[in-house]
This record gives sequence, C-alpha cells and structure tokens, in this order.
Amino acid sequence: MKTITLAPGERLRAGQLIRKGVLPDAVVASARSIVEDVRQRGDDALRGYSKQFDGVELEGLRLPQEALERALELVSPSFRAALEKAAAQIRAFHEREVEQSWFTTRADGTMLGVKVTPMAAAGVYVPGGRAQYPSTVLMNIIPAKVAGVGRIVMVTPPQNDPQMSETGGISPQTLAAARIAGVDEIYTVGGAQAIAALAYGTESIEKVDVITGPGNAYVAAAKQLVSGDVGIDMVAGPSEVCVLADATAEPAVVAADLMAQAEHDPLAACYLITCDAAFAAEVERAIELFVAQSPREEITRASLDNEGTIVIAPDIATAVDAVNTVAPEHLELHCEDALGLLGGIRNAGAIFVGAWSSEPLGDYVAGPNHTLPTGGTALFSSPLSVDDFVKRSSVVCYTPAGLLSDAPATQTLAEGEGLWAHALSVGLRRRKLECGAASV
Ligand code: HSO
Ligand code: ZN
Repeated sequence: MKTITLAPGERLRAGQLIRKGVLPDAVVASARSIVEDVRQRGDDALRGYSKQFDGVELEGLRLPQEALERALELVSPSFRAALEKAAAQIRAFHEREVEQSWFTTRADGTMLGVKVTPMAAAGVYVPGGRAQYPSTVLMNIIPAKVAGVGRIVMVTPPQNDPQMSETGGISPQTLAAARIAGVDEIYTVGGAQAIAALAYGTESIEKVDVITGPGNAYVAAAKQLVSGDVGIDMVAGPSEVCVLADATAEPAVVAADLMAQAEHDPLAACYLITCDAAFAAEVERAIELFVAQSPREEITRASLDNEGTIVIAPDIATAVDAVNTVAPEHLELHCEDALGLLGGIRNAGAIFVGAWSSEPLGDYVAGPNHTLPTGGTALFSSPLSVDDFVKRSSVVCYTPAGLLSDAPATQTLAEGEGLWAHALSVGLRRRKLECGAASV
C-alpha cells in the first residue's frame, strides 16, 4: 500500500487519489455496433453473439421454469436457508424505502400531490463466470419486487459447463437466488447484446423500462448507450473500502476488512485512514500474514499493491475530511467514538459504524443494498433502492375558487413570456366563472 502522510493543516486532495473506471473508446465503439445490430436484427443477432462470445448455440432464449425449481433442489439446504434469511432481511429493509403517493388540499379545495407508480418492467443483468454473485441477484431483484414492478426479467450469459447442464448453463446458486427473490423471466443471453435486447426488445424478449445490475466494460458501455431510452442504475466502477481506525481497533480485523474488498478485483481500491502510524504498520503486518493464506492471494495483492492507500492524518478532523474527499463506496468507522463521528461523514455509499459492523455483513444479510456509488460518486449519488424502480407524477386538480385565485398571476406571467394561448387557456375559464360564459 502506498502511504500519504498529511502535515498539520494539510488536507487530502481528490487529485492524489487513483480513480479508475473510464471506459476505453474501443469498448464503447464495439458496444455501439452490437446495440445497433440487436436493434435491427433482434433474436438472430442475439444468437450470433452468444455463439461468438459465449461459445453456445442457443435454441430457446428463455430459461424454462423447471430449471429454476431444479436449482432450489441442487443447492445445499444451508445455502438455501442463508439465501432465504438474507432475502427476508433485504426485503424488510427495502420495504422501509417505499414512498407513498401523497395529496394535499388547499383552503380553496384545490388538490395537489404526487402519484408514485412502479415501473412496468425491470431488467436485471447478472454477469457470467466468477463475478456472478447470488447476493447481487437478491440485491437487484428484491427492491424491484418491493417497488411493485410487474415484470422482472433477468439476463445472464450461459456457461459452457457440463455441471450446469440441468440448469441451462446458469449456476444453481444464482438461479436459486433469483427464484427466492421473485424473478418472472430469465433469458440466457449476456453482454452488450443482452442490454440492447432489454432496452429495445426482440422477438422473444419484451422491452423493459429500467435496467440494473453490474457487468463488464461492454455491459457498462451498452448501459450508458441505451440510457435515456430506458432508465439505468449507476455504472459501477471497481469496489472500494475506506477504514477510518484508531488504536482501539484490532489490526488483524482491519486487515481482514481491507482484504475483503481487495479480493474482489485487482482494481479494487482500499484506504486506511488513521492518525496512528504505528497502528497502520501493524495492519500492514497483519495483511502480510493473512494474504499468504488467501486462495485469492494474487487478486488481493494486486489490489493492495497498486490501489491500496494509507493516509496518516495529524488529527481526527483532518482524517474525517480525508474520508469525505475519498467519498468511498464503503466506509468503516473503527474508532472509539464511532457513532460520534457519523455526523461529520458527508460522502460515503454505506457507513459501517463500530467494531462489530463488518462490511461483508452488509454485502450479504444486513438488509441495505450492496449496489453502491463508486469512484467518488458518493458525492452526489445513493445506493440502489426502491426509488430506482418507481417514478413520480405530480397531480394538479383545481376547483373554481382555486382557478380564480391563481388565474391573474398565470395570465400576467404568460403575457410576460409572450405566450398568448397560455393566457387564453386560463382566461377562458376565468371568464366562464366570472361571466358564466367561456366564449370571447
Ligand atoms: N462488496 C461488493 C458486493 C459483494 N460482496 C457481493 C460479496 N458479494 C460490492 O459492494
Ligand atoms: Zn464484497
């Protein structure tokens, strides 16, 4: 890990941080041509790309319901029970996020309000191979379900793996999670082509209104390209954790917490911010001991060596300021007065408070969503939530008394903007009420 030592009065600057995640032009260009092709040729294009990229010849694109039921039998009872516990707690948390429609009535009887409506259909992308996490399936489908989305569609590339032949080339763990979360349709297509199919529809896949879920660079590029025609969640960059710790924390525990993020991806970024240089050195020693035992040693080391940063701050206020500059996806407050620091934290996707709040609890079972803003976007964006699956319509319902009260100001503003028919629209109604006739 590299170390930045801040002198008294010095602040961490955003420019000192390594930020990865800009999509290469060549990837965007290739995603654009795939998206266009799927728009033009529909299912034929999907079949062609599945053969080319995934090495599979698709017959039907839709996974039969029996594969979902079979997956529930194939996973171990303890894995299924863990998924069910996680799903229940994620559901309970997201139910708290549901926003109700609201209406208010003015003294003149005019009613104003907001009508909240779930999106009709949502598409959830699930990446293939090693990055396929059943927990992410729960985290994407459950908020859509809680929002009241009528049709939840999952897409994922099939694996050419004989062990998955009974479940259509998709891992039983992933399918069990999708089944428990309440998926409606699954299609065995992945990549930019799957995003295009969700966004524009093909002969076999009906279009959706919003697409969420992580994917590789081509998937991210395709999501960006179709956004505007459909809603998308954030385009996630490499994972991040920032641990703010003092000497009351156990170095081994902090080491494990940093490694838990580092093992995701060689580009994952881990930060340790502390006022205690001796403590930071102990954490580094603990990492050395653990990392040699990790089956994911290579990824973990690559992440910590290239993207890991220790910030030594002169005092806790500077340390908190540094946290806000990093604006991490995950923040752990591992300090004596962790709760007391919460008020000063302005920028973080998820905040884990105190020694017992291990970040992986949040990855799996605590309840909040683990799809979080990365790359400093916690400055202005929020975790995936029920909100991503609903839209609001404002509602305006005037009474005659309300119209008479608001017509003059409306007419004045309309005339000021030179919009004659705007003034007329209100004026005719006003005249009808005042004179009993709307005619000129
Ligand atoms: N920490 C990851 C989510 C995850 N962890 C899935 C384990 N499985 C990004 O928030
Ligand atoms: Zn994780």
